[in-house]
Amino acid sequence: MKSDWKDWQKTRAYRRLQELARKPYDLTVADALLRDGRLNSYICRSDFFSLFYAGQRVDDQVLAVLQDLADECGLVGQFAAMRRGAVMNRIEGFDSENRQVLHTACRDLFTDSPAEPKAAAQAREEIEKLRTFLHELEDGTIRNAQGEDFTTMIHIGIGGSDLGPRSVFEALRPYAREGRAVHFISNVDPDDAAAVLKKVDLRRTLVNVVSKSGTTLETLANESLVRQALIEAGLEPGKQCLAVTGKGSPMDNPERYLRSFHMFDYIGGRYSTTSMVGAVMLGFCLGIDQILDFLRGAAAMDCGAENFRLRENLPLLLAMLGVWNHNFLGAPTLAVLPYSQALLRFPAHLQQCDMESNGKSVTRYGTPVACKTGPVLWGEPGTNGQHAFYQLLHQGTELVPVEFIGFRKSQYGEDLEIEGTSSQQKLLANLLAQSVAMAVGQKNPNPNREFSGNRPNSILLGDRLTPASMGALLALYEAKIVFQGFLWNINSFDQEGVQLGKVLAGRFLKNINEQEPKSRSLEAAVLKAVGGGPEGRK
Ligand code: G6Q
Repeated sequence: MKSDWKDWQKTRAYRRLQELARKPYDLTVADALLRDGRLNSYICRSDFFSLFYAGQRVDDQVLAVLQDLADECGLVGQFAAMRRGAVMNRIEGFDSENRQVLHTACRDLFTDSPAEPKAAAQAREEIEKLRTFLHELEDGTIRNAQGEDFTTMIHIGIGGSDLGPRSVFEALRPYAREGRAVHFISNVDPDDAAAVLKKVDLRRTLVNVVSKSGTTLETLANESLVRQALIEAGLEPGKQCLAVTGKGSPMDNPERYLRSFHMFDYIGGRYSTTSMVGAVMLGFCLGIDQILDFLRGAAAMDCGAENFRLRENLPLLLAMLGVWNHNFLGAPTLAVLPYSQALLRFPAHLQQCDMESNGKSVTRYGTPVACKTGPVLWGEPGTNGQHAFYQLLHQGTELVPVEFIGFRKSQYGEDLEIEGTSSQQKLLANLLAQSVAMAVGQKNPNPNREFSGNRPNSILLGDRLTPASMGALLALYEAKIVFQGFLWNINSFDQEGVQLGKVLAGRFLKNINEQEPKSRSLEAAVLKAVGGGPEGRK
């Protein structure tokens, strides 16, 4: 692989983009959005979404050089190699995870020739286990001690074992089966678990414990807490708890669980939503057919990401527009603003997926990077955000590029026309108005009412948020993040910063434990951990 990794800042395209960035396309001049059929030609269409990017500060020339850059750095080739099992999670010459990156195999199930047959076979095996389990819940083979159906699931997990699955669950609530409810516990804050335990009928509840490593403190603590609650209710945890974990992890002990499902070391936590990490909970809630649709949507996006033509490859285009804004126009953050209440938690998932993947300062050779890597990513659904932080987006001194997400149709289809427009139309009108206002700005003799414009944004528009389009959306952002990581030449698949947190928490707890029970103090544990205590720093 190493020979494919080119220093992007040494390419001709990079230098050319630096020149072009001195005078980027001006969106504020008359008819800037309409010129040369821009509104119609700056659209990238894929199976589930179209990206409208006339509101970006690019022209044909910039797009052509972004294409050159992607070509020179072999981005699509690297993506294809990743899907086919190349060991891409590594730092050359240093101790690192040294793994393949095959989350895409979880959805490479709908073809006779998957990109990496071994991983796809493992994914298929897990899906079949899930199908059987869901069927047994359905036909009454699996019931509680009183012979009743399980109606509720508590999903316990944190980070990658929570954020993606939870955001997809929120997004697909309207597709939930009658009589099935899901609750989440992630934080080690005992109130998180207590609030959930108060809501559920434990007798009819399955507890889905999700941890790739099987060692995460928060998840194990919450599992113990819930197991204890089951015991106190006179129930047997082994008959109600499920495990989703890495093969061979300390949690991989089928005797303790009603059923165990697996994910594999080549699937990173934040990329694991389409593995059993998300599928068990989603399967319980939505049923197997919807899960397969969800995976189908993701698979279609993965295939589309292998198109070499930038303007036809949605994730690659989104990635390169992001690079243009971040590295050449100097925008330090990125706002992802879904005009869809169902995508409420999606920015939180992206926050992890993007910032944990690309918040890196060394290259894949272990040398310091010489460019900005991942931006700070944040977001909230519109129109709510309009009544809050959009002030800064329109008139602040910080340049914040925006990725809007919207859908032509609502999920429930329940709507009312008031004064000639439905709520869905009002929602979309707001999205479009914001996009145009950010791009073109507004002149006003009153400086306080002047809007500078030239605030780059694009609109990702889908028909309706369904299991399949949600799968595509998830895979779109995964691929976008991966493409940017390839370009910046960083390893988007490890997470030493998160590991540090796990080690530090363990060290603090050990320090507290080592104190005499009567004189335990947090201050003493802090002092010891930072090297000020009697034993100094370890
Ligand atoms: C994701 C990260 C991290 C991880 C959690 C939970 O890529 O590694 O967010 O998912 O720390 O880890 P476990 O699934 O091992 O409990």
